[in-house]
Amino acid sequence: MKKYFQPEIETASLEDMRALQNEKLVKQVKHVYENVEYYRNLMDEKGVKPEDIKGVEDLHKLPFLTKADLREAYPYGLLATDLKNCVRIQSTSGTTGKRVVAFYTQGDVDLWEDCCARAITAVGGTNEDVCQVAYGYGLFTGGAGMNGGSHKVGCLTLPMSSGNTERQIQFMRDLHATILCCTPSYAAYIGESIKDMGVKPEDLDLKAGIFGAEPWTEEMRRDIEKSLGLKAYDIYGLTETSGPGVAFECEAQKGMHINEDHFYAEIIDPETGEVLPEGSKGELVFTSLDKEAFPLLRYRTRDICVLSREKCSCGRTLIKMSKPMGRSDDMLIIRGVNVFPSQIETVLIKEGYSSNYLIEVDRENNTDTLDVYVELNPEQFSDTVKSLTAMEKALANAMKIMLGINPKVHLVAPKTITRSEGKAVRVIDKRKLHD
Ligand code: DLL
Repeated sequence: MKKYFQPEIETASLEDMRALQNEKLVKQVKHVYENVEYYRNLMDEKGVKPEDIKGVEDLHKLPFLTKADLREAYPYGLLATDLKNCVRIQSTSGTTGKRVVAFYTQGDVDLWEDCCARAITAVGGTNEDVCQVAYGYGLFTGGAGMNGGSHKVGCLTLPMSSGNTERQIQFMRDLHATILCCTPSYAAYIGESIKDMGVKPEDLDLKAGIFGAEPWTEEMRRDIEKSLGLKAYDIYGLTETSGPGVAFECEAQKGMHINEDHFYAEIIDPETGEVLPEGSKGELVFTSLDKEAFPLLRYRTRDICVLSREKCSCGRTLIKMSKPMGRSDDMLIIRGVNVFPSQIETVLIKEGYSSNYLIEVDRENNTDTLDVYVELNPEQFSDTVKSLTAMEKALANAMKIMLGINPKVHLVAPKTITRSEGKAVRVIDKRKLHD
């Protein structure tokens, strides 16, 4: 059985990997400087020229790029090639208004799909497998990325997208799916539904699951493995750099191997921006090494994690990242959708409510719940119960349009939400997603 999808890269010596990264980085920086005015200005402000970057050792000289930059440059400001060379866009989940829009040339799609193919091969996937892709298809990168990776491996691909769970299970059974790709919360939900339908894990042919796009615990991993009768693997990625497959778990399951021939990783102190030594906990920063349409130099992911070059029993030499342990901003991932508290606040103000609110996120039966408690102004409070219910509904609707997911809105009496004496605590996340 093929153990690696691209063995020469996945098991390269550190020396060879460095040489490759250095060579690619020099070209990538030049490409960005010559073609992206936005980043050229950032480099000029810092007084760095492409010639100053001779290899990854010099990366620290380059300015960071943040999500705010991506929003400011929306939609074409970071595009590094002519639009006619692009074949695809994908976009981040959740945010309406100025979403992050990423562009891909055919070459970019290819390298992204290679990364996903490495992840599928790492869980034992071959051309004898049936790979059920139950990540969302569309602008979200999950479906498209894993679909492409599955093709490259030669699996029979079931492009199910998410939802329609009964049909998922029927196809899974009838077409003998062996690999399932979806978010961990959807995997858990499929597990429960199987039970409700009277199907046993032994009735299925699943052997592996590739789950990511949101934080999940070891406990959840064990539950999913039991309910679906498979081995569950983690996968990491973000739209800005490509999508799923930036890093993936192997059979050792001690961190995720980063596809560092395409994405160079650094860990920085989120407060000072200083680069931290290997093994330190900090914010993950990625530099793409060979992207054509949407290259990003020193992109701050806001994900907090640790890098390790410890030898891996799987034989891969690619550096590993830990599971993300949290974020250095306030972004929440609810049912796979990225949600910022500021979006909720924007809706409240627009709809004429006070900005005294509390967001409560929890997980019931492996599904995220989002409750928003909003304080009424005294004049709103005199309204009847009937009209309050209608107001709650209308507000929930407005939030659904903004966030892309359905919250439960609770209008509460004036002055009932605890005031803070320091920083306001707006979010209570009860999910305990990080070990
Ligand atoms: O979630 C891409 C993806 C799709 C990854 C399918 C894996 C599988 P975005 O919607 O842009 O892209 O969200 C990216 O999700 O910065 C992390 O905070 C979080 N995230 C992604 N994978 C994991 C994971 C896709 N395995 C943001 N564990 C990232 C924890 C994850 N968090």
